[in-house]
Amino acid sequence: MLACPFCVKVRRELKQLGINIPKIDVKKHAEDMTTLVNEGGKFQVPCLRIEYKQQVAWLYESDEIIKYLRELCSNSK
Ligand SMILES: N[C@@H](CCC(=O)N[C@@H](CS)C(=O)NCC(=O)O)C(=O)O
Repeated sequence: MLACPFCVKVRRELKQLGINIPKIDVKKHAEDMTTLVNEGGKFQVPCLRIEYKQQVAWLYESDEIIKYLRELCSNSK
């Protein structure tokens, strides 16, 4: 969600790390909101959908997302 301070924090980190991924505002997209709740388990943003080797995981909590993104970047160097 655009006004969510936790989402702002994650978006800022994505920019800083140079990671360009699709960002969905679930408040504006009912279908994606349903997917988030059904597959992720709850309505809370930000949430990072991680797809790896045909497995999907949903990561909540801005600090956890940022930690994951930083580790991802440091491992790819
Ligand atoms: N501790 C969480 C807090 C996230 C949070 O509170 N997000 C709010 C939006 S700013 C939310 O999704 N609330 C659920 C709701 O509105 O029902 C984080 O750091 O990501």
